[in-house]
Amino acid sequence: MPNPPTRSRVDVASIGETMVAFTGRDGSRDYVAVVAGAESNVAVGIAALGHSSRWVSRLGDDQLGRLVADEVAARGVDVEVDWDPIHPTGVMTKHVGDGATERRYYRSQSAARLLGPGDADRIGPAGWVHITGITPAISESAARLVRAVLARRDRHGARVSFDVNLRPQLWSDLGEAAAVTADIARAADLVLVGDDEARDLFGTDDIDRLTESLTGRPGQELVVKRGAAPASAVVDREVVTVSTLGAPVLDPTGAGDAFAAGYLAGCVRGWSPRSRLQLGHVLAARVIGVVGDTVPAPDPHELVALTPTGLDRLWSDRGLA
Ligand code: KDG
Repeated sequence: MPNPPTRSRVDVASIGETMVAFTGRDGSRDYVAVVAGAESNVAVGIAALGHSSRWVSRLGDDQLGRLVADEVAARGVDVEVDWDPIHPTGVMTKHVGDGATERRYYRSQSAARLLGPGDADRIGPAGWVHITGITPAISESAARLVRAVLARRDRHGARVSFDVNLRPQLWSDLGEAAAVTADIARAADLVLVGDDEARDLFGTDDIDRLTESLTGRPGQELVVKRGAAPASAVVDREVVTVSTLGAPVLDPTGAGDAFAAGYLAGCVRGWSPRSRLQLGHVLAARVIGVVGDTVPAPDPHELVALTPTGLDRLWSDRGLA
């Protein structure tokens, strides 16, 4: 058997499906093709903050697949793709309305559905491996991939972060989604969940009850996001809560992924939970101000200001807790 290629160590690697999303405003027939994938969005956010990241996936060997790979790579991410000559790159549509975004998937035959446990070996060495609850929902083999990532994390030398990312359209019933999600969460090192997802899956967004049901391993962290309301992290049994920046929303898509990237980058930097939450909020505020899923890269002078002191100054200047 040939030896697997040697890969450089990255700060954060992620694995999962990325599609092309044809995105338009409700009622308009003008669509923009944007790259849409929770896990690649996180890898892009990590790179935007100046850290190394890798995204691992399968794509159709087609024009849309090349669009995805080229755009993610152009954002500074090491792209590790297995090209499928038969199955196409997944597609979705997004109609952004004033209240909500309507999403529809055309991914049931996609190349990424064939992701499986063997793909865990393509991740290579990383400080963190980021996975989401979308992957176990796309196919049986992709669900086994998630379990393989958790089981083999020591081989990568990595901690695993898990964003619940509930996509009800992908599950046949929410009870199954809750059971699978809880299982993965208990095995992960960092769990990120939205309060709406927590209510839908576990019937509560109470942080103590979520800590009890989703965590328990030593060193495990839980982050609960609450949209525009303050987010909380539970680290070593201590709850830290930080307000959002209250930014204007053009398209909310990608906010959770950008937040996860900021929080993870804070972990990579060894920052306090408060600073990690702040960096998550800064990235989320940037992505909701643009149409598209990926966070616009901060300018070099903005990057320099993203320090724990700079972030505390920003929060106190705006009178935020
Ligand atoms: O996470 C924001 C979007 O990029 C994401 O919804 C697309 O990965 C996606 C999915 O499966 O919905």
